Amino acid sequence: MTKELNVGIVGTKFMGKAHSNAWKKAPLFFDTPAKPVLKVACGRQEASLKSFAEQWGWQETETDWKKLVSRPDIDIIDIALPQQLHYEVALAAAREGKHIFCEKPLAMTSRQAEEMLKVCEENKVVHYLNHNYRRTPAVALAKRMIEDGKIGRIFHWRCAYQQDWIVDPAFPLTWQLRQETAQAGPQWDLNSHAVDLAHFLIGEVATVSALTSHFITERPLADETTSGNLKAESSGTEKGKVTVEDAALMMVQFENGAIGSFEATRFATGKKNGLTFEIYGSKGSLLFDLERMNELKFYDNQEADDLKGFRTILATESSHPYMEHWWPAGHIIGYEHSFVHAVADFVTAITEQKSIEPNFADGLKIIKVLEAGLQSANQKQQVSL
Ligand code: SOE
Repeated sequence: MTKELNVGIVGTKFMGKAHSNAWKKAPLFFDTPAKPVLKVACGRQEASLKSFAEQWGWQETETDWKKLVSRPDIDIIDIALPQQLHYEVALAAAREGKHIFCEKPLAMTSRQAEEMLKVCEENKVVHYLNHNYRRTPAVALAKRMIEDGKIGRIFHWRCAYQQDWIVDPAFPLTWQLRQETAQAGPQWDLNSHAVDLAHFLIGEVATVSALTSHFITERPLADETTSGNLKAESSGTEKGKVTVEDAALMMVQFENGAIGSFEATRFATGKKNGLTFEIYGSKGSLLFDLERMNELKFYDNQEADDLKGFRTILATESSHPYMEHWWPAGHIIGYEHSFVHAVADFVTAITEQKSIEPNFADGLKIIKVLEAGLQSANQKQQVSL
């Protein structure tokens, strides 16, 4: 009889859907040592919560997350909420001995992140932070190639995370655009992913120099009941101040001597979810573009001169990370699959009583880099970590 792990999810919008899909698909495609059960879905709005639970197959619903985290029959708490709410839910869940699958960015501040990590360690729960792009096969392949020395000593990291969903000044003042509910704008939402990838692929950050920009400073107030999937309706004509940055640029020195640049913006008109990175090394280079997420471009500087050039690896062979669990070579996968990979690895970590990465310790390191970036931008000087 396969062991079952009862899951309670808090959050029923974009990430609630992506996570629900992953909880359902992981045991179907991966031989996970335990089967996640979609037990309870938790959200504030009763009507939409019920239809979410029915659509995704959650057995029960709950509007009070505190009751959910204290249920003895719940093994895992999935935090699919905006970052403002992560701290309180994670502390309560850890204190109840629940394993935690938490959306990024981990927290609003490094102080919150430190306490979340401490309480999880004290209660010996598995804690996972869903920087899902690490588990995109082409990115995991890049990691393997770097570890195998295929690109040698790394000189440069260049990463851009570009979106354009708020270029329209009529887009309302949703929670992502207010400091009290988001802490920051793309510096938290997008550069958190970029810094996680840099930690994963390059190493620790030593210094940060940054600047931020505010392109649109006030917007119509939002009707938050309509917000989700990066869309929302305004609540009328009254306006409010945008209190987070619209774009953030960082330049960093890594502890291993490499240097890096990060561009996070919601004003790259035409880029919808444009995450790209470039890594340049002594023996070769790697280029990734999320909009072509099954591909990894590789320049092998050890090739014969007449054969040198960037070539495209289609990361869909069974030998590529995670791909043996999906389709034959060339049958590509999508955005949602990295979430399935994360759930499969998380469930395995719980069953084998091991840790998983990235976790809250990784999340704390990320928040410290993001805070250093905001400090550098405010003080107009380089900040050391
Ligand atoms: C909005 O920028 C967002 O939903 C991010 O919060 C996610 O982490 C990213 O995967 C897609 O875009």
